[in-house]
Amino acid sequence: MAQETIFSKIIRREIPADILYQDDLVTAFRDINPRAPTHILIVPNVLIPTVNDVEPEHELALGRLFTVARKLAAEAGIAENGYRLIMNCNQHGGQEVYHIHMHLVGGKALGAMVA
Ligand code: D5M
Repeated sequence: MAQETIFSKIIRREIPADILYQDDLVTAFRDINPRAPTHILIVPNVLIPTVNDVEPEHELALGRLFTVARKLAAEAGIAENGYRLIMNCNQHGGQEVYHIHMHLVGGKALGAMVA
């Protein structure tokens, strides 16, 4: 059984977060340490520790990450100029929280890769 992270508590609304969207499959909230004017994390409600743990049964929730990213980017007014979607995996990928999450980052020109 995978170890829960702080993200499970956010999803269950047991600790505060700036939640922008939630449905039966995913939750989106503002990153506590924003690296750009818009920095939102979109996470599956089910605990999947890393991309290495993704199974076919997760495809619906993981697909939802993209439709919610698209919606939130439009709402943030960054769709036309563009933005970056990032998923970090394990140590070399710079993953800090072991509950997979999509970073939606934008609101400025990002230049080279950032995470
Ligand atoms: O990114 C993990 C991200 O999670 C990092 O940008 C900080 C963010 N974080 C950590 N704790 C919180 C809480 N409590 N609220 C909001 N955002 C949080 P990674 O891809 O794992 O390096």
